[in-house]
Amino acid sequence: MKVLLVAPETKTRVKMPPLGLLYIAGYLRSKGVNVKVLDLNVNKGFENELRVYKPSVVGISCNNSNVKQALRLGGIAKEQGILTVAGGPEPSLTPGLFTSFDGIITGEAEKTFYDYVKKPRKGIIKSSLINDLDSLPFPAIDLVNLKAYKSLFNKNKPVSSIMTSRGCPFKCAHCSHGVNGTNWRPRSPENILNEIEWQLSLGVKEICFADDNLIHDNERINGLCDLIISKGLKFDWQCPNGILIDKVSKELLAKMKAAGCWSITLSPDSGNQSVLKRLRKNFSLSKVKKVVDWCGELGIFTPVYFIIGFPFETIGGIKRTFKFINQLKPDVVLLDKFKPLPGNKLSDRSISSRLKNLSLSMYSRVYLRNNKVINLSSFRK
Ligand code: B12
Ligand code: SF4
Repeated sequence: MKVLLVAPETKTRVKMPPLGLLYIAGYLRSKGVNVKVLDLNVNKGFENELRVYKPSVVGISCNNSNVKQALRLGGIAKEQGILTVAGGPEPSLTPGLFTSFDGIITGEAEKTFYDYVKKPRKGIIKSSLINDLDSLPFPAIDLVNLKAYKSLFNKNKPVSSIMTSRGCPFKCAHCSHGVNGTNWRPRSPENILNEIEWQLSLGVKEICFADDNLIHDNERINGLCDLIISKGLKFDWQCPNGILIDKVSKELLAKMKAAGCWSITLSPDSGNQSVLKRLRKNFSLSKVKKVVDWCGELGIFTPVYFIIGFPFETIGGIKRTFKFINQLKPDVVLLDKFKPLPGNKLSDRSISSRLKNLSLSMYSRVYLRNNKVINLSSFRK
């Protein structure tokens, strides 16, 4: 039995190892299944792989931005009589889009996919959330060419990623809780440290912490930093997905910095307190300003991420966000347009036509004079 796991091509500037597929690959490998991972964001040759490797099952990971590509790849494999399975965030939220696949597995699929490979069947198969994350084999990052990856900002190479917890208990209105759910499940500091040591032994020099909610438990992250420091592990790490602004303290930031963390992205998302309230965010704008200042004082590189064009937002509201941005001193401002996603509470509301043609570059030219701005939506055209 040979399994080929595929990440379809997506137009994004950031290219990181496909952690979900690598978790599944690690699990299958631990059970003795012959498995290969093909990431079409950094490699070509899907059809060649089908011809040469001759898999009996092809698993395709899919998110909101690569549905067309995933359906096309599934069609090609199916034409050759290969069993096709779709999984990942988009099939978990909208399985109905993927009925051309033999199997659709929703949720965290390490064990479910293995069961499927042993005993294939048609239709939608639901996985339950995995509670004991320490029991999972590490994601098989040795199956991809790590040198091919880059984060938005990197200090060192090769770069990889790590997920130290899954899920997030908060219910922000614009967030899609598709796969990992609202039940926050941590890995132990010791288990995380073992994976870091393994990654470093493979030549990794920088690690992106990919958690939704890395610092949910302050004691756990403190404990992990203590372990990294006491073991003398030298590597650069960063938190590109943001950390909880409500929970962060200057002491914690200092500890993270001492353990090698060089960059933390902050995601206030809006600079307008009434928008934050509607998004169900629990922090104040003054806390955001404080955290940006702390990072500056500690020498932590700090991109700050904002979204404009929420369905309920007015032009006046957007201007307020820009006014707030001008009061901050981050290293970079990341600007994005709101994009409704299946699974979030705002996806079914129509965006007013006034905001539809919103031009981020126009707004940033007019309003952001002193900040370095990266317009994220222009990467995806
Ligand atoms: C880290 C991350 C990134 C990183 C790394 C992505 C990568 N190469 O892995 C970067 C910054 C590059 C990124 C980019 C994007 N991301 Co992103 N990202 C995340 C984040 C925070 C964690 C993903 C992760 O590593 N999870 C850990 C692993 C273990 O979980 P997993 O990937 O979900 O995989 C499990 C299951 O989904 C399933 N599974 C996965 N693949 C497959 C395949 C098969 C066959 C099967 C059966 C099962 C299966 O089993 C896996 C193991 O349990 C999630 C939020 C989240 N918590 O899910 C958003 C998230 C996945 N991203 C999202 C989006 C929209 C994007 C972008 C499209 C954004 C954009 N417009 O540019 C791009 C697409 C990039 C790409 N190459 O496809 C959305 C997806 C929403 C949706 N409905 O599809 C999410 C859910 C964020 C959100 N809350 O809205 N992302
Ligand atoms: S936006 Fe962040 S804090 Fe809010 S629910 Fe989503 S993952 Fe949790």
